[in-house]
Amino acid sequence: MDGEWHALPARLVAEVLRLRGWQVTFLGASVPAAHMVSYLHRYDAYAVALACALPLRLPHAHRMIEAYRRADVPVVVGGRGFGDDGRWARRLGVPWAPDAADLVADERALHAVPPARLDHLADDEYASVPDQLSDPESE
Ligand code: B12
Repeated sequence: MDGEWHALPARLVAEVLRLRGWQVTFLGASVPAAHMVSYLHRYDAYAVALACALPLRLPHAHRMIEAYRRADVPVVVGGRGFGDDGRWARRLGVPWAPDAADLVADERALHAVPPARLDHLADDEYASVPDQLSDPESE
């Protein structure tokens, strides 16, 4: 996810999926949403798995999830940032899995999710909160 340096959890999930026979492209940490959308237009991805370790980054997660939806690519999320039980993923209306094994066990979830009703969060002020918190120089 954009602004997220915790690559190891996502890497582990990618490797487990690969061991289970999936063809996985691991894109690494902190991939900007625009780069990801352009990647999705170039390659025929079955789904995107998005990892978030920091709850502070959830506004960015929301924006990225909506961008993938607009690109018509199913998205599933995981990681501590979404809450131990995935409660913030539910709030964003996106399927969550505690680990890679559960992800492949409930593949149907990818196709049964309506968009989140969070239009009131779409303004720039909301998205700039985590940026300002992580950058003490900004006002
Ligand atoms: C290593 C580490 C780092 C490394 C990451 C290196 C790397 N290449 O990955 C570095 C030094 C970069 C780092 C930086 C920071 N970190 Co850090 N970090 C950790 C640490 C110690 C381990 C994370 C880890 O790899 N865990 C092991 C993985 C395997 O476990 P997991 O995350 O739970 O993942 C499992 C599941 O959640 C799930 N899963 C995870 N992702 C996904 C995705 C999908 C799609 C699915 C299905 C499942 C899934 O599957 C995994 C395997 O079972 C944790 C503490 C901890 N003990 O976890 C803190 C921690 C995550 N970091 C923390 C913090 C605060 C930071 C910093 C903000 C510190 C700072 N002030 O700079 C920065 C943020 C940088 C950024 N912008 O991202 C906090 C987050 C707290 C919070 N609630 O916000 C933690 C919890 C430490 C703490 N207790 O305070 N960190």
